[in-house]
Amino acid sequence: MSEQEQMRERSLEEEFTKRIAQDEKIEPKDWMPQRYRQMNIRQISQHAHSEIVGMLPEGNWITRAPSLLRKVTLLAKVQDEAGHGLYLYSAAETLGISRDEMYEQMLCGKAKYSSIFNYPTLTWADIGAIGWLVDGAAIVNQVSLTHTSYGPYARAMVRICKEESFHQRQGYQIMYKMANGTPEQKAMAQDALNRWWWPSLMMFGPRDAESTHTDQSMAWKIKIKSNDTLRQMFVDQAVPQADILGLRIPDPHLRYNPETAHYEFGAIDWEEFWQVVKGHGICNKQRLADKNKAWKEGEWVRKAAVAYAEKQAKKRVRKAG
Ligand code: BYC
Repeated sequence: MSEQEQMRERSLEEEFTKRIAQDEKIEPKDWMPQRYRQMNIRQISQHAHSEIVGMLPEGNWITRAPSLLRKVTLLAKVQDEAGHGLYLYSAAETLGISRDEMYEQMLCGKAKYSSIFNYPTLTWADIGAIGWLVDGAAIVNQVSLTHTSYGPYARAMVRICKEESFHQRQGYQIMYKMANGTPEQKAMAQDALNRWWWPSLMMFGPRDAESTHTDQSMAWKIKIKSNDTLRQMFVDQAVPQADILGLRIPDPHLRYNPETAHYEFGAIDWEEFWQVVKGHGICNKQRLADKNKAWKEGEWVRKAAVAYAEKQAKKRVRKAG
């Protein structure tokens, strides 16, 4: 790089830093440091993959939902997740990566998606627990991301949060119904809480001290709050909700500290977290196998959609001419 180019790069970087400090949104055609671009591609695409893989554990219960209303509601929720994935892939595409490339990275196991979706949904109560805890955790994280510095990501988050809040309520309502049902139903709800509590806390990522990206990500306002801060916000919100349900959080060390006005909680099993992240969770292999199967079997649908779009485009040209 010539001296002149270096000077220009420095001044662009200064301008960029100033804009971030003033909470201005960075838009697709604006200049941005290459690393800012890459960090956004990484986070947004991982987020998109989480939405898409996240359809699987719940999809498992669509055919077995206990009533027509529950079935329709769950179907709508799972479709919403697909929509979230699509907005997010579109947001990432504005940074110069194609959807095919991102999807390929997910299918071959190179790209990450949230650890939480590598746990199985064993009973109907798990659908309640996912809505209440997993969507609840997602909202805590994503409300903060509505203020993220990259414009298309921030705007996608606004819409996604509105839908997630409906998802959280449907889950909590399932838990409420079961927790106030027969003793067997209440035991199922408690069992689901026991299994989903700790993985939900892990969704926020490693402790701040061990997080690779938090410092740079927060400096650029890609992330607005740190992993530990968001995790604490989630615990403070979920514990009183469990009390209303009459269910017990599976943590003997959980206690309210009136001085800090926060709930203190026991140690997270980070060994389990990293095992899941590295591909050795209960369902990792199954999830990727299912996504690869769907991709292969859906090839004719993609081809048909492209052929139809081409036909329509030709028709429009003929009409215009
Ligand atoms: N699972 O430096 P760190 C949803 C990775 S909700 C797997 O702290 P960062 C949904 C991390 O990628 C879920 N991997 O990372 C809800 C990094 O590895 P790489 C999706 C994880 O990015 C209901 C390494 O560990 N939400 O979609 O600063 C139904 C070091 O971590 C996890 C989002 O994606 C994990 N839990 O912070 C359906 C929200 N945690 O990339 C769907 C957007 C960390 O260096 N994302 N890792 O190889 C974020 O806010 C942040 O990316 C995270 C992690 C808080 C998740």
